[in-house]
Amino acid sequence: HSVVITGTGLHQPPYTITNAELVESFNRYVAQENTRHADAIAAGTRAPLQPSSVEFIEKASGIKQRYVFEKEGILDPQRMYPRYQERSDDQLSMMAELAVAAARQALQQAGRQGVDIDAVLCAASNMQRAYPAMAIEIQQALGAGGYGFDMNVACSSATFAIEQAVNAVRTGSARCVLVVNPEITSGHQAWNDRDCHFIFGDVCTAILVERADSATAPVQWEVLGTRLATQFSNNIRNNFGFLNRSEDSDPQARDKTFRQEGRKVFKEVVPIAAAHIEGHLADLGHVPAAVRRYWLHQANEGMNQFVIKKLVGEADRERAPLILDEFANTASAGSVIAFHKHRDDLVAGDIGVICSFGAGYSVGSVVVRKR
Ligand code: CO8
Repeated sequence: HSVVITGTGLHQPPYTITNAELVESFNRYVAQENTRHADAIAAGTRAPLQPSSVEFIEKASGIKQRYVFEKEGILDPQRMYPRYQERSDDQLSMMAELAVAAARQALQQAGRQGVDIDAVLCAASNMQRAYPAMAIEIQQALGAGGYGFDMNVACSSATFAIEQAVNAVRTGSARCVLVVNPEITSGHQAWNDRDCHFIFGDVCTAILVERADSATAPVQWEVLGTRLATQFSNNIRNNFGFLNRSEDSDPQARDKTFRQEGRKVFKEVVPIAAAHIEGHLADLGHVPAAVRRYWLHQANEGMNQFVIKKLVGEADRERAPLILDEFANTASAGSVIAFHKHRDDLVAGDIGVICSFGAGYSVGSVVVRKR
């Protein structure tokens, strides 16, 4: 069966943290820690923490602000992480709630209802719990049939899930698949680490994938092909996990949350991503210059400029729109936000590429054509 994307949704958190607010709170934390350890610092047995700066953040990343689901806890120098209320088992869990909100928008765009869905894939960099799968809770909340499962390929979770959705529809095992990407990055971002405290933002996206012959959406994007690739690297790592307890290691410890060698990631991933896209397009009979839009992973402005330069010879904001200035890095949701917000001006026949790259390393590309 031919496969189309018929709708997308974007659930945006209610709070914004600007770089100025973030840096102000971080620098208060630094001053507080340095005072607390003043003796050790004076004795030379401990290095003082260094302050962050708005200028550095904007220049190094292109990020100007981020959205978060809770703000006070993050900006409290005594805490430096969000404050979420634990929910009972009979309440809808947080990730499911976000996913349902984004999914409803995608359904509305596609002219569908929950009951039309027959598979739900919840794909994100972190899952709130091990089981029951978030996707099954979301399936129930939407009144969907079929099946659901969770998957995690860090920043490439969305594109990898789209390939699973496309294959399920193509082979006939499902007619309509919902992919959701609830990325609550604030839950485990190291807000007290200068090297990465500015990187991430919260969001949830949704994508609906259907059989072309029964889709009724006013606007449809035919999936011409998907391609996934992975290559092991320790340069982006999160060691938080269920064995922490048995290993007698502290799940709160700095090395158990997100950390990366940003420079290495930048240098190594740019060529991998550009070659991946070029190879995928070539196999589909297209050249990069003929692609009207690239909805790229949103981790770093410079990185996207390099990728697009390699592909079409010049950095082109119109051809590869940026959303990370407003949203920061939203892990797997970034390229989906770009697709959600920057596609209305394309005309029938135009080709675009949704492409993610990140931890793993992982790269996923989805080539679409407007119908
Ligand atoms: N303020 C002031 N100075 C700073 C700060 C700061 N906040 N941070 C670092 N510095 C200093 C450093 O100490 C360093 O000083 P020195 O030169 O004296 O050593 C100097 O500034 C330069 O530091 P860097 O080399 O680290 O700076 P870069 O120019 O490389 O910029 C970036 C850092 C922005 C991180 C950049 O390297 C980057 O964006 N790289 C790409 C990273 C990337 O794409 N990663 C993908 C990550 S996401 C993913 O795949 C999985 C996500 C899973 C979700 C997780 C949810 C939490």
